[in-house]
Amino acid sequence: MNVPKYAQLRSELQQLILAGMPAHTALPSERDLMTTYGVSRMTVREALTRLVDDGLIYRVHGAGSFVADAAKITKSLTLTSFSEDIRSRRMEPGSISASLTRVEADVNLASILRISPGAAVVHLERVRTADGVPMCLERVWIPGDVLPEDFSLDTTPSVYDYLDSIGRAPEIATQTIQATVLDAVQAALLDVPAQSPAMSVTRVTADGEGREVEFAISLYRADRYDYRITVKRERHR
Ligand code: 16G
Repeated sequence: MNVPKYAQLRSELQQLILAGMPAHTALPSERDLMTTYGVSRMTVREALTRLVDDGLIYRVHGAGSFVADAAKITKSLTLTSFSEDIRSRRMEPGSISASLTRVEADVNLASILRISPGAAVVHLERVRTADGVPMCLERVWIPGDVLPEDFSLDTTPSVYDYLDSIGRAPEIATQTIQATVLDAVQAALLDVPAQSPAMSVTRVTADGEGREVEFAISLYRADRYDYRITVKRERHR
């Protein structure tokens, strides 16, 4: 099979970066990459976009592309799962102390998930790890009719993979990101000192038909995560 040109360039640049380019080093300009690798601007841009998605580089408008800080996971506006975030950085996602309980939705949860109060909900609590290192505390509530009775995190470690497989793939989410500090219990689970800073990300996720599939609260170590968001000025006439 023919490997597309952008994929070849992506893998060459990937090797170069992983071979030891320090964080925040500038990559050659688009023009230099075109000349060095004998490819079009479109190919260069496609390769760079993929490297941004991989979390290996970041772009600064007008200044170019730079090597990302490998110790940090930079989230973008794409809807991704924890497993995808970690795998794209060539680490192995995992969970420790995972628990699954079936509860009844209280009024608040019912209104978030747009189900009846008292309806069955599956509650998952996990410490998410990357190569065994705790990164995030995750609490997720999923409408009971989405997950079958025999659903188990042991056999299905990625909730989003499971939702994909049953045709309820997460498509769009509303997120709120807040700064917070970790209490003693949370800090111990994440293996950092108590009162360490964290980012609390609340997500309400819907499938392609606009039906809610989860309400999730993820607590990320602030030293390991950041969010990059492109904002655009609105011109009022
Ligand atoms: C991420 C999501 C969370 C989702 C989980 C699924 C954010 C802010 N949160 O933690 O909503 O439930 O991934 O991950 O990204 P999984 O497919 O690996 O189980």
